Amino acid sequence: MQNTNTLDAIVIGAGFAGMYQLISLRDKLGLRTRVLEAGSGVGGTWFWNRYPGARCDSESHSYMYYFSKELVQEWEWSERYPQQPEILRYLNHVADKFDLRRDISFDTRVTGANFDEAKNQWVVKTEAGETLRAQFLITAVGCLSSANVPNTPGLDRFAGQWFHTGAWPHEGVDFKGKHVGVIGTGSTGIQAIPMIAKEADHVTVFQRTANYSLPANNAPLTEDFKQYAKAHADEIYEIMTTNGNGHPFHIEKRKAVETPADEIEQIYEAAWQKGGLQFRATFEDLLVSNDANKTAAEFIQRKIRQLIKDPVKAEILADIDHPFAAKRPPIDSNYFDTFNRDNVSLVSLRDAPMQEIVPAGIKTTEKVYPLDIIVFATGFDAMTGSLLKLNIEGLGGRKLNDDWQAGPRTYLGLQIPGYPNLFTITGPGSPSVLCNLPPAIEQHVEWITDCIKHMRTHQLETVQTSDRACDQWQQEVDRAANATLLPQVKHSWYLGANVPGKPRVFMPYAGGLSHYRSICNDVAADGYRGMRFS
Ligand code: NA7
Repeated sequence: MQNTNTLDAIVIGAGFAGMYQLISLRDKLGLRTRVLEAGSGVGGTWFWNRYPGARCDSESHSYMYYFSKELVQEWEWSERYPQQPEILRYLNHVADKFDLRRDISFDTRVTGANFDEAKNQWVVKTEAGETLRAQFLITAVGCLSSANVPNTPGLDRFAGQWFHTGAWPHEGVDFKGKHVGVIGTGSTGIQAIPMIAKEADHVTVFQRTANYSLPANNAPLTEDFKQYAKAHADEIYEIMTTNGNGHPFHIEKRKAVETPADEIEQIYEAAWQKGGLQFRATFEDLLVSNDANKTAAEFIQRKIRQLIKDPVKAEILADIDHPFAAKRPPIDSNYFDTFNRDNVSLVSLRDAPMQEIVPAGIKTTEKVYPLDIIVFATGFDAMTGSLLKLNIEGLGGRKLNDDWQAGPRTYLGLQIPGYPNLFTITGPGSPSVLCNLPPAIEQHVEWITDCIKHMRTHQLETVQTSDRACDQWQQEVDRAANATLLPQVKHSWYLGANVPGKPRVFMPYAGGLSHYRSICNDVAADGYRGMRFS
């Protein structure tokens, strides 16, 4: 028998975004709110991505909520970059502290959502056959949640085990004595490969595109730093929200193209030793000038060649075909050094493409690599994949999957024309994946909450954006992307290129978080310009 529940708001997803949205709507506005979560616990990305070495590339003191001063003061991170189990502990702590679980339905996958125009309500259906109704629907499904397992012929006949890193078994995987193949050398593969190599008998890395990686220089946090981060929380938050990337550091106001070569070298060397994504912030022109970028690219390629003892492997790893940081730059712990181990080999899929998976392992155009386990570190159907899986239908039964056939179209990454009262946290067209995500999420949640509060105060039932506002915003998204080197990389997931058949549209907003925040604030101050209420 079907169950019908009527609420004020339904939130899909119980990661960083969904949890804060619940706190905001339920506790600040007093709305009857329910969160629907496919997993059996909170955490989103950090619930699913449990592969060995899973760690955040943002520094721990910036990878947290800042909306509650008490929470900032009471939580203590142990390392410079938090590991997945620690982030999951943090999010569980938040769920306990704010008593969130009572309003979250776990193990509840949304299979459809359509807008009932007669009642101005979203009707949300779940896999279990439940139907819920609410005035507002807010997606908090994450940007990197829909696993991309390449459609490789023969996978169903593989005699061993295979796993995607984004849906890792909770009980872990036993690599002891095993021959393991890892496909993919993005942030995930780069984190997982060193850990798997320590345990497995042999690891074969299948690399399609060589990648830059920077040393994380991870370490336990000192007591001094922990105290500093708490004492200066306001200042840190101010930095995170007034720069382009949401990280707790500013981009240096100097240009590589105007700096003498020996000085550039010293600056890069210091940043390399310090470790982390701050390397990207050494010069302000790294992502806008090919000449500037080349100085960083060459420095890192030189480092890679120095780190790898085998010249054949070194060449395959350093043969990078795109500008530095134009794809998401990974940071690592001993990634390159791992290729100096006797039990790690490297296959360049550029030289010998993968043909099929056979029962014994992976077959390239050159040979068959016998394997017991295949790990797909092949990324995600980023930014739109999880949204489109929700089967959302708006006014007149229009389908989001049809409307976005040529690529996502949003207003500010927050609203979609034809879908009233639907808000998309970190949706395509917002800075999202180009930033440290927690401050980007907090800004979206607070903006959405203010908009709903405005509607409640003025007894407004629906809000929707227009095609015109959306087209104008899309032009701004394109302008911002084209002002950088990012769209030059034709095989980047920012452009959807990693998923066959996906339209090639640059999805995140590259104009910077602080600029984006001020645009959103202006829109709200201007009576929610580009949005129509009824
Ligand atoms: P990414 O960054 O999308 O990396 C995926 C990797 O898998 C990358 O090296 C891809 O090569 C490779 N890949 C994808 N499909 C294939 C096929 N069919 N054959 C061979 N190799 C393939 O995903 P991650 O999980 O590493 O990181 C995602 C984000 O999570 C990251 O940016 C952080 O924000 C956290 P390609 O470069 O496409 O040639």
